[in-house]
Amino acid sequence: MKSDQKAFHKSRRAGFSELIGKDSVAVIFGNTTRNKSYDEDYKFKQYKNFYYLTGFLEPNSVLVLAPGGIQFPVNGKQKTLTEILFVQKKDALMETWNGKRLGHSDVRRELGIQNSFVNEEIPQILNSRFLRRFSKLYTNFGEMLKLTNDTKRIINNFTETLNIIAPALEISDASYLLGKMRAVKTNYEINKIGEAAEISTGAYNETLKSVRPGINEFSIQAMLEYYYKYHGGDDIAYHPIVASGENACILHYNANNRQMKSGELLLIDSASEYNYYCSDITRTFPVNGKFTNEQRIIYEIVLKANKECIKKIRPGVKFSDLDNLSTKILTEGLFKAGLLKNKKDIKKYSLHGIGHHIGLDTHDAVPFTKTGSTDNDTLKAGNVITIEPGLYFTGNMKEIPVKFRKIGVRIEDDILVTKTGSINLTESMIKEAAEIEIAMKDN
Ligand SMILES: [Mn+2]
Repeated sequence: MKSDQKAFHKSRRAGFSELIGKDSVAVIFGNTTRNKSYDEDYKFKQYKNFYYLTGFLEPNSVLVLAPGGIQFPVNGKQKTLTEILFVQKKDALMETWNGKRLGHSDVRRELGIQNSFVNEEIPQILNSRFLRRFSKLYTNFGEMLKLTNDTKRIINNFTETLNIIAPALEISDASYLLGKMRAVKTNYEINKIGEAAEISTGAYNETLKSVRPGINEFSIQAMLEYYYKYHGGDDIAYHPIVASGENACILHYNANNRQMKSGELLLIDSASEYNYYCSDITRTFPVNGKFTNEQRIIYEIVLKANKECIKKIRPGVKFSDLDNLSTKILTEGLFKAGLLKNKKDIKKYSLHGIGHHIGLDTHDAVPFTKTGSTDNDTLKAGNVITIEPGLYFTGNMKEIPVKFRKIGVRIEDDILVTKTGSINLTESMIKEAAEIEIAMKDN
């Protein structure tokens, strides 16, 4: 692991340890493998909270943080430890089949984590002797419940006996405090998200040239993802939405298997991940390279909401202010176009909120940011958020003139909140209707 990454994760462990305090212990579980079918697993993805604190990408690992110290036997002697990583043991046969394992003896050198043991010793630390001296246990509870395999058996045993071995221990979900930390990005993280955004915008600008009638949605998906990987984006940030025509009105459409037709719009919500950090972009293009009048009217309304909200972003502004501003612009736009009789009906066509935080997760730091308290709603320098207004008119909306039906438009950018305002990380991706038509004219 490179030294800047090592320093980043170390600073996260230090920050989290400070938040939980010396009377607490944190047990943060990494992910386990998931079966896909028969003897094949899904590609392994580390739990993001665990990754945030360690950067370690092997399954079946557990991090224990005890800021006040924990007595634990090391080579037969009691030692006071503040951070322990439990990892898979070295196993020549398993490594031949499934890939190298770091092994516990290399943890300190490779990851900079003070102490390490093989994960067969996890039950030791989860027993009374160690837990009773703490007043509070933090764990990534929701993630813990989804673990599989051997780790699952350890957890079951632990949760069944917990009220006996440590009856006074208060248990808290670590995701809230970790979410609070994760909502404010360090420079290390901002660079990773910026890299992901740059790879993604490059892919869109390139793929745009191949959008034309007769192409299948999954072909466009393939071109984007080819570009991501070829340019260093090691994974997709989320399952992409490549939705032509009315499919754009299905918010999480994921079939991506329809042939697109002339006269329709194509909505693409896809982005690259880079070193576990996500970008999140949506653009909407006319399949034949030219917007119809009706498509253009809707497109301009959404674009205005996108641009006005981005302009307003700075520390102190509330997410809910941006949501209200977007709703106001979309409402006025539709009202002026004669498509909205009652302004209260806007939610029927705008469907979702203005945006969310991005980071290790595409919907990042949610346990903290979605709790509804005003504090969490206020933007701070270091936040990275999406701005993604949208309007959607299905074929069934009889109150809307036919030419406006089967139109779905969303325009989404990734914005870094700075001390004085904001930086659009997806700026280099075209979004003016005229620019899109010029870029597509030779398709
Ligand atoms: Mn989004």
